[in-house]
Amino acid sequence: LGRFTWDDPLRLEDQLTEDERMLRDAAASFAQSVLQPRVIDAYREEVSAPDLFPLMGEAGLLGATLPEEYGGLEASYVTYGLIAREIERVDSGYRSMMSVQASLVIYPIYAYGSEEQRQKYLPGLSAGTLIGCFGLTEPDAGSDPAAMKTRAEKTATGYRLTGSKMWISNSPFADVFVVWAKSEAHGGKIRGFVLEKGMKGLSAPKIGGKLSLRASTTGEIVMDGVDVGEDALLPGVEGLKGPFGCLNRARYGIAWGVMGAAEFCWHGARQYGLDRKQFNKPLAQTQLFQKKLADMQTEIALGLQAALQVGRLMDDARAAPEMISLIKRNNCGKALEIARVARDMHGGNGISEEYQVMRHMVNLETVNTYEGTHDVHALILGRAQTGLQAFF
Ligand code: TGC
Ligand code: FAD
Repeated sequence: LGRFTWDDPLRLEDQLTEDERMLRDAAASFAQSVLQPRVIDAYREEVSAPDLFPLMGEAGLLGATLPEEYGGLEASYVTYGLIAREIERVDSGYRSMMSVQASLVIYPIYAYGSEEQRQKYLPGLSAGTLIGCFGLTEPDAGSDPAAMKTRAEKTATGYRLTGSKMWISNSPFADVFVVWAKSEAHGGKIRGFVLEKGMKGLSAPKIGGKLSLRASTTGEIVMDGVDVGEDALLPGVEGLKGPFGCLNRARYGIAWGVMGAAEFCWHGARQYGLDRKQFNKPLAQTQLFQKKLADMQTEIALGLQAALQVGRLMDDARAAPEMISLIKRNNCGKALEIARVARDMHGGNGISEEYQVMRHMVNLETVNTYEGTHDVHALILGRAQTGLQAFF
């Protein structure tokens, strides 16, 4: 008979390669030694943390899947997922900083960029000496990015970009802006452009008043007639499949990441139940408490297996976007529910920053919304199984 390990019930560990375990352990050690000690204050004070990027870069967390010639580790997508899980075990905001840089800035420059663009940006982005952001969402175009208003007009030497982007992670301190715009010169098709901090007409004001993801900085991108050269255009892709190609990778990483946040909440609730006595016995000795722990254990074990399977398929170039919608939607929804229940299981202490479950809970509200809301992914899956699109 096999052994049962309560915190790895389906033996995920045995399904990883030695390299994957080694890079996962390095990410876990970085997350616990560098991120965990600062997160409670950072969240409360809404601290901007550009200084974390070079530290993440040095730890190999930003360019994990990128070829070595551009400063990457050439690791598997499973490794990328394992890194996201370890960072989000500490905070979804820190994972956000990392996944925007890796999947939404490094990836499009690598996949759609010219060799000059790759050489210019990728080594700095993977080292974290350059910080990137990704501008797709606009004030009037969130779930429906095809409705974007940002446009690129042709000029004698390149393009002039006009428009504004909303809810952009990292933008207030970004050096490199991957921005999507409708390009007149390309029949109104969506094209990607790489803008740089300091360009005339480009600004990125911070969005204040967030009650979620406070350890990650979010801003706008305002483009008031920003002139760029021809060399700012990403030559390798046109249409919405450009930004969606990046989102596939980021959404996949999120499916792993949220399981890290959920595991933190589950482990915290279990320990709290073992330590705290009411009615002369540990809370963990009550049937209701144990049922909640069993539900958490089950959903996390299944969510991790699903993420691993999609990761293996990604590494084999056989993952379909709908698979990613399935795991992004389900893992985010389950993690949010687990965090809410863990908050409740901590009683009054559950609302205190010290116990950290409520911070995870409020963060996961954002994660359930960005990169395609829970319901938008349901519509993607609904379309894939009925052939009928229900978006409009
Ligand atoms: P639709 O007609 O479905 O597709 C238009 C074109 O795009 C292609 N495509 C994809 N390609 C690759 N991967 C995917 N996942 C793709 N999905 C679609 C499609 O093949 C087609 O190509 P072509 O060549 O035929 O033109 O487009 P639609 O307008 O009907 O889309 C509907 C919908 C709802 C699926 C889509 O717009 C959607 O997913 N909306 C959600 C928007 C979203 O996810 N935004 C994320 C913004 S970035 C962000 O949140 C970062 S937070 C990061 C952090 O801090 O961690
Ligand atoms: P809406 O699209 O207006 O949706 C509102 C509600 O309506 C949701 O419940 C949605 O599910 C529902 N809904 C929408 N359409 C339908 C439909 N057809 N049928 C049924 N229900 C529907 N974007 C970027 O480009 N880059 C970033 O770096 C980035 N970072 C972010 C960071 C944070 C902290 C946040 C909060 C958001 C970020 N986003 C980013 C934006 C994010 O992707 C959008 O918020 C998300 O796609 C949803 O768009 P929306 O906010 O406009 O909501």
